[in-house]
Amino acid sequence: MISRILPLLLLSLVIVCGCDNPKQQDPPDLGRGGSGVSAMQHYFVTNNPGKEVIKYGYKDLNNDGQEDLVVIYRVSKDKNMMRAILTSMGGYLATNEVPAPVSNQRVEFRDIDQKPPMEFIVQGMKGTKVGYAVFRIENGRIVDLFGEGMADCC
Ligand SMILES: [Ca+2]
Repeated sequence: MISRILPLLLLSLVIVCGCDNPKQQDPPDLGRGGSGVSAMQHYFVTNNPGKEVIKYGYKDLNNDGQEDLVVIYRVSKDKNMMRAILTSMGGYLATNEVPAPVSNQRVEFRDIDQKPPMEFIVQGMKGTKVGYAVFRIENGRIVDLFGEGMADCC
């Protein structure tokens, strides 16, 4: 129960304090708190009931000028998944989900190939195993471009 309330509680705190740091922070990352972001978070929580959010990240991932949301969330004790919530024609669109690291997750947005849309790098651990992967949104789906060790850390 607490795990379901906590993200909403933290979101409320961010809105109240007006923090506007767009950088990644330690989990849970609720740095931005703009109206579009909170609506995307609400969309995710509503459509993924009972899933504990571990980390949020915000960036325009489909090159439409509007920020999108990346969410890493727990599906079981040692299994995490990630999906993105994209702005789409005035509403929101959830992407496919892909495995995400179990602990020490970091999401970094970087334009690797110097052309839109933005790529994002996810790294983390499972026990002592470290892995990372580079993703991009293509046609509303998260595509795994390349990586290393993800099978051991996800
Ligand atoms: Ca976008």
